[in-house]
Amino acid sequence: MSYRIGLVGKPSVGKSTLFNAATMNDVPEGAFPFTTIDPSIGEAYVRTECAAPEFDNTCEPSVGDCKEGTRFVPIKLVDIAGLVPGAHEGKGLGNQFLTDLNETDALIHVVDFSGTTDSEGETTEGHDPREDIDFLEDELDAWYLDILEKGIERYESKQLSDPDPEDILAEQLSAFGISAAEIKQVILAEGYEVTPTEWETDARETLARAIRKRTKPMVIAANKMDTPEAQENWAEITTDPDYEHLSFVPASAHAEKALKNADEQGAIEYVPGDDDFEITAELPDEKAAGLEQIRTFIGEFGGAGVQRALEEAVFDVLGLKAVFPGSASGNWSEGPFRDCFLLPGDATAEEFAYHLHSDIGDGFLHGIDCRTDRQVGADTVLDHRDVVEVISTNQ
Ligand SMILES: Nc1nc2c(ncn2[C@@H]2O[C@H](COP(=O)(O)OP(=O)(O)OP(=O)(O)O)[C@@H](O)[C@H]2O)c(=O)[nH]1
Ligand SMILES: [Mg+2]
Repeated sequence: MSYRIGLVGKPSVGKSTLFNAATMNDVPEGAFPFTTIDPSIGEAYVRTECAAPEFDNTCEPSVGDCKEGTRFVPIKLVDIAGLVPGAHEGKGLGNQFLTDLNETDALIHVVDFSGTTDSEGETTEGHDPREDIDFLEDELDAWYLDILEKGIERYESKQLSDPDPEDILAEQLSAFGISAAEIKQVILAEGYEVTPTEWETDARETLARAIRKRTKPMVIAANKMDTPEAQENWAEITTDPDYEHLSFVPASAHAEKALKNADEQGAIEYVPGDDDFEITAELPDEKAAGLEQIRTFIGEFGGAGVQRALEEAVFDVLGLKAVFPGSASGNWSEGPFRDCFLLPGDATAEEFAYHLHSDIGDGFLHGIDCRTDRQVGADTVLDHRDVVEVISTNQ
């Protein structure tokens, strides 16, 4: 299974531009609202330091790529239609986007930090990006609350048969991929009893928000940071105590796209996400000057931000780790370091075996940590970038 990251935000913030930059697709971009209607899914990559050099080896990735010791591990990125205030009541493109969101594991909220688009995505000046940050969370919460309320109603109507409330709520909220046990955990963690009929409005709103945060963790990509207005807003918003709980990544989808295009054309050598690049061809003055401007920008902000936003979503927010199937003897049946898999942060050696193949999991004997040559047991929780050979009766 591939993890899916959704790009969300109001219209005209640059979701499709960021999607194209990350996936090298060519979906329509435009300076008018609702350029995107149907969602697009593409392959993007997260960076991980390749393990092969530590073993004096060269990797042969079966999917993704490896550039100068940086492994690019595939994930799915989903470009979703813009959403406007009131979407959960059908405004703008209405509920369609909410259905598209269901399929995602985490979100990147793309915010136009330049303040040159209003809350509907129309051109303006001096719009405060904080409004957009608030509205998106509120809109998602309102949507979750609607569904939670439906679950509570169902529970009320079924009370005679005395079902567990969390089971009924889990059924109603199933599209969000949350189990009854997790719902119960959220309720107790917020300090409530598992008695939906007694929850006042406050409790319902708090729970809807808590469930939303758990099932749709989010990173904010502060986009259009190549503009002076965005840089001013950045300085103000990232020091605003009301917003310090959020994770912001400064980004320029334009810069990332320009660099990748120039790399494809052979004009530069650029490893996606890096904070510098090398010019490798004779270029017209104008193009060279444009690239130098981008160089200054990525130098200042530590990269164009597209890669970083994806990686924060995958590694920090979802808490995934990358694990390499290894060979303790150094005899590779199919080529060295072909694969690198993303697994949940708490995945054990046995779960890794099951991830490789259910038969390998069924016959699991033990793992070998290829760096230390030590055995690892079924319940050992693996670390990020572990290199593990699985020994199984079914190989
Ligand atoms: N300056 C600047 N402009 C950008 C950047 N990214 C996107 N834009 C511009 O913002 C406008 C909207 O871009 P889109 O990618 O179509 O925005 P969207 O969020 O997909 O919009 P909808 O599909 O309508 O929801 C376009 O004119 C882009 O060129 C960026 O990094 N910097
Ligand atoms: Mg779009």
